[in-house]
Amino acid sequence: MADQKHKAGFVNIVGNPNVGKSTLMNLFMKERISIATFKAQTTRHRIMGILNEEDMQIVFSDTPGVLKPNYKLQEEMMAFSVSALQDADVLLYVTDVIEKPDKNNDFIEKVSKMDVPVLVLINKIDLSNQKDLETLVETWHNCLPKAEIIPISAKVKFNTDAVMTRIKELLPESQPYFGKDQWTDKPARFFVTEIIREKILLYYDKEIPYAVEVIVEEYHESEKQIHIKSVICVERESQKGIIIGHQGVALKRVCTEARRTLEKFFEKKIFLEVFVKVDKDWRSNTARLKSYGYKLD
Ligand SMILES: Nc1nc2c(ncn2[C@@H]2O[C@H](COP(=O)(O)OP(=O)(O)OP(=O)(O)O)[C@@H](O)[C@H]2O)c(=O)[nH]1
Ligand SMILES: [Mg+2]
Repeated sequence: MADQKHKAGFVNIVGNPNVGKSTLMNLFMKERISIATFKAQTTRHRIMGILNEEDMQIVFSDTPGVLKPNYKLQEEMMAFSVSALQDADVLLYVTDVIEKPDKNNDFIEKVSKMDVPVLVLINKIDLSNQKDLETLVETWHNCLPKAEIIPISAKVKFNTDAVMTRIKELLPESQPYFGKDQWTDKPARFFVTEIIREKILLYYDKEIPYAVEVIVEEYHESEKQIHIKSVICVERESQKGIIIGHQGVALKRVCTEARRTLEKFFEKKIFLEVFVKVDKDWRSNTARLKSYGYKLD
C-alpha cells in the first residue's frame, strides 16, 4: 500500500509503583528493556522502547511509579513521570486490581485535564473476579470519564493485543522521531547498570536496594565479548558490608546472576568486575544525582 501515510507518536506509560508498567512495556516491545520486579520503585528513569514497523513507529516510555517524594532522587523520578504527561500522543495510565483508585489524586487530576487519548489499563485481572472488576471499572470511569477503561493482564497476556490494536488506531500521522533501526534512547551501559540493580532489588531487603546506584566505569566491546567494570555505590559503610556479605558470598551471587542475564541480553560473552563503594548520601545530593543521569536536560 504505497499511498498509506506513516504513523508515529509517543505512547507514555504512567501510574503508581508496582502496577506492572515495565512488564507491559516489555510485553509490547517483545524484549526485556525495562527491569521489572516485585518491589515498588523498581524503575527510576524514563526509558524509551521504540517499536518500528514499515509504516509506523511507536515510541513507548516507561516511567517511575508516582509517589510523594521523600528525598531528592524521588523528586527527580517524579520529574520523569510528569514529563511523560507533557509529550504524550497517547497516554497509558496503568493501575491494577490491588490499588485504590483514590491513591494519587493530584496526578489523576493532571491526567484528567489532558487533551490526548487516555487508556486506563486495569492490570493483574488474573488476581480478581468479574464482580470486583465491574465495580473497579465503574470507579475508574467516574474518576476519568473521558478515558477508555480496559481490563488487562500483562502476566497472562489477556487483552494486551487489543490494547496494541487500539494504540495503533490512535497513533497520529507523522514522520518517525528516531531512526527506524533504533529500539531505545538509552546506551548499552545503561542496561548494564539496570541489570545489576535488578539483582540487588531481588536479593536484598528493606532499604538496601533503594540506597544503591550502579555505575559502569569501563565498557570494552569486541566482536565476541564485552568487558565491564562496574561499581555499586551505597550511602553508608554498613550497607557496603551487607552488599558484600559474609566472605563475599552475597556479592558473588549478584555478579554471577547479573553476568548470566547480561550474556542473554547482549548475546555475547561477558566479563564482569563489580566493586562496592560508599558515596555518602548520594540520594540527597543534587550534583551526584546529576552525574548519575537523574536530571532532566
Ligand atoms: N499477577 C500479576 N502480576 C503482574 C502482572 N503484571 C505485572 N505483574 C507483577 O507486578 C510486579 C510489578 O511489575 P513491574 O512491571 O515492575 O511494575 P511497575 O509498575 O513498573 O513498578 P515500578 O517500576 O516500581 O513503578 C512484578 O512482580 C510483576 O511480575 C499481571 O498481569 N498479573
Ligand atoms: Mg517499572
